[in-house]
Amino acid sequence: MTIYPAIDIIDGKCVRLKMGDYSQKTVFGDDPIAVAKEWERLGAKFIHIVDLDGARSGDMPNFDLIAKIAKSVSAKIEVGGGIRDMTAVDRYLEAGVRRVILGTAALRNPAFARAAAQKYGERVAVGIDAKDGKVAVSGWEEVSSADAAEFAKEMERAGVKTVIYTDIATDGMLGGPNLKAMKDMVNAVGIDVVASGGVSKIEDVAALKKIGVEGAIIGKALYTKDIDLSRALAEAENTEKDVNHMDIIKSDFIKDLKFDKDGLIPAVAQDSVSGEVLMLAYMNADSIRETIKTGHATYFSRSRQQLWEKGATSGNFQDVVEMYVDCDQDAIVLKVKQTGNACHTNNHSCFYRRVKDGRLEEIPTGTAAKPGILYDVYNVIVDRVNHPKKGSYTNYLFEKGIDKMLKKVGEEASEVIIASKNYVKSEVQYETADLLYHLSVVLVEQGLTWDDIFVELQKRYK
Ligand code: AMZ
Repeated sequence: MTIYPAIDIIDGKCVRLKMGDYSQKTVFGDDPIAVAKEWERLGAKFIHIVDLDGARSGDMPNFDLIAKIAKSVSAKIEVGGGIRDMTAVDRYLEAGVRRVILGTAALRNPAFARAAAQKYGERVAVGIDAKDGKVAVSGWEEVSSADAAEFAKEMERAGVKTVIYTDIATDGMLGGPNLKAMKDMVNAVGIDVVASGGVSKIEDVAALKKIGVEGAIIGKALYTKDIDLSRALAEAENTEKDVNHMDIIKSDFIKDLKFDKDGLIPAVAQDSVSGEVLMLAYMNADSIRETIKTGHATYFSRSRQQLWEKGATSGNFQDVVEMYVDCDQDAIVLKVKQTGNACHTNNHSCFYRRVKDGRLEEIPTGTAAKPGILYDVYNVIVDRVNHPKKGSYTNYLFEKGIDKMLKKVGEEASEVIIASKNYVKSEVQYETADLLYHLSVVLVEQGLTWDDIFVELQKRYK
């Protein structure tokens, strides 16, 4: 999936609006060229630029600046805002812009969008900006009666290869994308859909990727530093195939399962990393097939009497890593990579109530994620290396180098030895945690991950 960092321009400056409202403007920088260079330095391959003055006025007051940006970076540039006729399209594309975005003009004059798409193919995209499903134009100050999905289909028929779909209500609000609207759009058309609006955390990128959009535009969250662009790019590019064991499962096994009288079988979802039990749900034969086909846990909802892809509305998808069938063939275990929380109560696991001394008590879930915390610590160390922080002990270790790190590992190991010899459990616990942190530092320094270590351990486990 492509990540498009966004640069919106008003009066030559880099700004962000809330829900496209020109009166709710924050200026994030005086130099959009410097911003584009920074996005490129962090790895962006495609940058999304909007001339907001142009979108409102219908001409291109920031053309020279945008042409200059296109010349200053080797990342591809797409531009929207004020492109209303073929001359405008020609000018931008000749200036080195990779793709133009038509908004107002495409809605008002579909024949023009068709002609532009015929002339320039994939170098023309249509921006569909929706308020309650209806297309907004002219800087979003006018809402038409056109239905967003219908208009997208019309543009597909006209030969347009990409629609950039913005949900105005979420744009600039940092509240997460409208996954349902995006999914509906992906389902409505066969061409590429780029999602825009509300992306505010790394999990949003993962959730959008699962929906099948070609790309995601990220704006405000980059400027507020809620999202680190390099991490978003890594998340988007991560093509790791999660369903690696599925191939060996023959669909025949389904007919041997013991479904209950309603055709259902209980399925327990377990976190594939921490081993934490996340939830219990029910599957029928179709949902098992769907799970195998898509790699996303899909259950059968007993209340709604229909297939239910976990995460379809909440974004809390479950990528299935492995599936197990029990000895009596009447229960299933799915080992999953859980995005966000599994439970609708916002607890990580549905089993957040423990019976203690005959009574129920609530316990924080997710904290039992044993190796999970090692990944978290490891990721913080990597983050410190990439973005040094003043006063950071981790950065201090990296400045001193490997000898200092190894000295610390030796010291912490000795502390574990002493604490264990003294049989003081709390100290063994404390010193072992110190040792694991310092080992994590050494792993980062050596270019190894905890996964490498776990794979090695797994080999020895008989
Ligand atoms: O934020 C806004 N008010 C806004 C915005 N981001 N208004 C328009 N636009 C963008 C559209 C599209 O990329 O998302 O301008 C482009 C469309 O411009 P035009 O001039 O073709 O309608």
